Amino acid sequence: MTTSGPNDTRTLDDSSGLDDTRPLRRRRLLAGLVGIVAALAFLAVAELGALVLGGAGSPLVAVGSAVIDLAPAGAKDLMVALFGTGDKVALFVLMGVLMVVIAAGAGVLERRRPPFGALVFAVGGALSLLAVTTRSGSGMWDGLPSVLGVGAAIAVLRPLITRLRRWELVAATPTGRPGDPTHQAAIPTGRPGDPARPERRAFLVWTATTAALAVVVGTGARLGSAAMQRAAAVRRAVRLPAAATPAPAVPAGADLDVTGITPYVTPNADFYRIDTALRVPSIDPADWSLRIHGAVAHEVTITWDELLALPLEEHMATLSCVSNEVGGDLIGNALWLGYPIRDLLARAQPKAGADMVLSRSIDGFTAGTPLDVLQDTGTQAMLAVGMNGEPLPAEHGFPVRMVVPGLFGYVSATKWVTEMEVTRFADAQGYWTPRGWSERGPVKLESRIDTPANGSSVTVGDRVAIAGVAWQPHTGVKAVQVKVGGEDWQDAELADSVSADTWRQWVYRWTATSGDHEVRVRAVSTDGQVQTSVERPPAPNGATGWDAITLSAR
Ligand SMILES: Nc1nc2c(c(=O)[nH]1)N[C@H]1C(S)=C(S)[C@@H](COP(=O)(O)O)O[C@H]1N2
Ligand SMILES: [Mo]
Repeated sequence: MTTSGPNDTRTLDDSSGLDDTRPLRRRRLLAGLVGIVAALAFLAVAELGALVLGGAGSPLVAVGSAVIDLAPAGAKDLMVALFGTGDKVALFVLMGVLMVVIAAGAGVLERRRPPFGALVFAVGGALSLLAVTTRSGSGMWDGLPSVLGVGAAIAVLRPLITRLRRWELVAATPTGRPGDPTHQAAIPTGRPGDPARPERRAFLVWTATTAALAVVVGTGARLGSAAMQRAAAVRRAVRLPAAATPAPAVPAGADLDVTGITPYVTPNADFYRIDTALRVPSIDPADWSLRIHGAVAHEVTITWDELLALPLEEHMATLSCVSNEVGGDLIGNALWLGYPIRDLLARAQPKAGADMVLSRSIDGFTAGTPLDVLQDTGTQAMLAVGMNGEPLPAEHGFPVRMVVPGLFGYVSATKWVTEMEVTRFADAQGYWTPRGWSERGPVKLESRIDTPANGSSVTVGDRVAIAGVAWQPHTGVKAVQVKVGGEDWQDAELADSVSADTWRQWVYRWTATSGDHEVRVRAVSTDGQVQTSVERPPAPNGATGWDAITLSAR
């Protein structure tokens, strides 16, 4: 490399020739580009965060709304006059242009006077945080995407600018002025043999890769959030009909007055969720239908409107997961609104020899349910649309799922159900059967201690409420017994329930005696079966054993 030549720029404002000004312009351009890539990183990470947090917290949406709210009436009128119904698109384009300009400026600034470029991003992020958190209905976590976004932007901006400067420095070294890369650096063409070439390559590769990643992630996340919000709006617009056959009122005595006990009815927000879906399926009820086919005389297809026009029934039932450990919380009790599956099967008329219904979710999950259970007039097997007085939450199967009292979820409770194939256990398997779980899964007789917590200390002589829930849906629980240390089994007080299909609360009021005690619980079913003490793991068809806690009284 020579000490003078086309790339040896001597002054910043030298405009005597194209070759002399090009490096300065190019440096500005590249620093500006880095700023824009950092802004893309901000948007990508913020949008991804917003998606993970459930679609709220998007800075793009929040800042746009804030601008609309804050804009003076004249500006709004002007926008509408200029762009008509495209005013919102125009606003986003305007915001985009503004953001590109500011981000590019921040890049240039960061190259000249670090960390002021990063500071511009921090201020932008703070404004975004303000816009997000002051939106009506915003929650505690909605500001997180903005914060993470700023972190990402700065984490992109600073190292890329450093790389750019390193490139400039190497390029400038042969000119004999290595000390001030921001001032006199020249950017060579990057021909082979050029010492600045690896630095140039590294800078360009990092910048391009970051930009591409940000665009892909950001676009994907934004589209995902938009789809989720559309789905949520569709669900909010659903009006379920009143039940033709309402459930009996919950007796006042179903909930015992004991702190720490599980409520008789599980609120939707607290209901356990188990499924194989990485992304909750989003189904517009208008597009939903259920097809009953296979070994049937008549194939039946029913749409959402047709389903809602049928006389719906309400039924309370406790649903539990086969994976629940003894003492575990993969169980909940809810009021379901739906239509009896037996009546739909009656229309299809299953053929002789069939003994299983393979229900299929829109995401491919399947469950194999005994046909006779679904046809039994004494079992309220439902095609459910409502849960505790509202449409099924998305994660619990919106718009339609199955609920079969007495069977574990994996063999019966298909969410987002779109298909029922009448078949035989000999010919088909549900999702979990080839994965080591039993073909059939009746719920086992179980009981759980909710309170006191394991390892609690109590005072000798105190009355201690030992309480929890016990269940064997469809069969029902008729007694619960508690054993403290070496004492005999004692009958607990049982709460009311609406039917054998739900769990029951129980409480045993124990007067604390000195020492460490192990407390055990067992249930007795309405058919006289006593809950087994034999400890089995959840696989292949449900855990067994007695729940236990230790209490120490001093
Ligand atoms: N589509 C679909 N439905 C499904 C599952 C699933 O993975 N996918 N899991 C089942 C299992 S194992 C259980 S225990 C219940 C849980 O229902 P919940 O999430 O509403 O509590 O859903 C059942 N229905
Ligand atoms: Mo489950």
